Amino acid sequence: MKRADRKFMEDGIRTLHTFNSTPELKGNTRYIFTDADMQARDYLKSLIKEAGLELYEDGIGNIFAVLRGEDSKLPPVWTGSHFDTVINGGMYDGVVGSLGAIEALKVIKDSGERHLRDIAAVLFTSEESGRFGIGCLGSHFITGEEGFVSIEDTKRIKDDSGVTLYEAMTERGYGKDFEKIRKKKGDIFAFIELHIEQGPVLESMGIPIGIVTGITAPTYISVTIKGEQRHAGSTPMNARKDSMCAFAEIVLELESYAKSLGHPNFCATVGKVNVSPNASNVIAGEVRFTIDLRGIKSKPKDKMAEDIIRFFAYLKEKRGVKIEYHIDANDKPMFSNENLVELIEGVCEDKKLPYHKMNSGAYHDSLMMAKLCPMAMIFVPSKDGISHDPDEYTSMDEIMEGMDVLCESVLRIANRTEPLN
Ligand code: HGY
Ligand code: MN
Ligand code: MN
Repeated sequence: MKRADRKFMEDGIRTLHTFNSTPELKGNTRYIFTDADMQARDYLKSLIKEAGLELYEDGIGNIFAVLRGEDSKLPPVWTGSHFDTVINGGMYDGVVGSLGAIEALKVIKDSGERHLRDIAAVLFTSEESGRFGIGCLGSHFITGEEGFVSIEDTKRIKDDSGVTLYEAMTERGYGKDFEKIRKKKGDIFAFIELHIEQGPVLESMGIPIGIVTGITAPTYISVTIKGEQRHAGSTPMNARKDSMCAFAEIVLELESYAKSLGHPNFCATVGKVNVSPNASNVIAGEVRFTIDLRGIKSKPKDKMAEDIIRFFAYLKEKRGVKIEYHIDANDKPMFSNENLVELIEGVCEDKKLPYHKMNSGAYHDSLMMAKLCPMAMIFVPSKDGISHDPDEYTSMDEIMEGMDVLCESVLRIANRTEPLN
């Protein structure tokens, strides 16, 4: 089978980077259903059409390219990733696996390789939580678990300016045949995603390929602390209900709690905060913020959430503030299918590419897909472990090695008849 087209990948990464809502920043911002996102969609759809692949989009904007196999009645193989970004993010997160999926179908098609099963490249909409505060929106609705089933559910999901997902998607012409988005177990044979590692492990080991065995899952909690807005000079220190100080205690409590677990796949982050009225000489009356918890095991992750909610109760007593919270998402960690891991190991051995089996600290659409079908991920290194930052970087040589493994793995899976258990 011929190698992936390096120029296609390089041009694609560069071109997608131009579809950016924050050109004034060093990094890239591409939130769901913004102009930058719609330009990226048009570009990706043009690549799919040029490749002569079947093209369709579902009701929430997941984009599909299909390469027919010899028996379209068999459950297909899906490969793909996302094409949205965090605010001021990098050029590679999601993009490598999205372009890589299109290119993998082209390589298999142009090489004239026999394959039993249909193969679909899936470009998921809104994997990042940037706009609506919940990650993996497109793949959540494909798996269709509670809260992500009907079009009604899109009316409860709002962005910071109060625009609902329903309004944002219907304004762009989506929302049709919404019930067709959902897939059930058995509909898809396997899902495989190529992605940058977003951490330092592969680079520190000098190994070009990661094979993911487990994916940490997020719990998202949005919190509002209500104190008393007062004068910063005439209010004595012992007469305050300062929501900013309560916020500070929560942030430090989260940090020390997660550190005490002493495991790289258990993390707690407060990355987004709004203070009101946000004035230097006014005691903050209200602080709104999000908590992002991660865990590779559900029990300790759920206990972290319970314990921090217990801490809120303690602070209400201690500081006389009100604390309201809502658990916006509480996903379960998922593990790769062992047969798929073995298959990818075999590809790496055949191609004499050293590999390392590892967990993913980041979540991915693969986390959702694993609820529907056997899943596995292929990682390529991230320079200095940097991601969700303009300095995110993976070399084209490393991306091409990842493509070698992806293309051969997808082809072998598409010709597999034994079940993946
Ligand atoms: O936040 C994550 O783990 C992913 O990059 N969206
Ligand atoms: Mn990301
Ligand atoms: Mn990603």
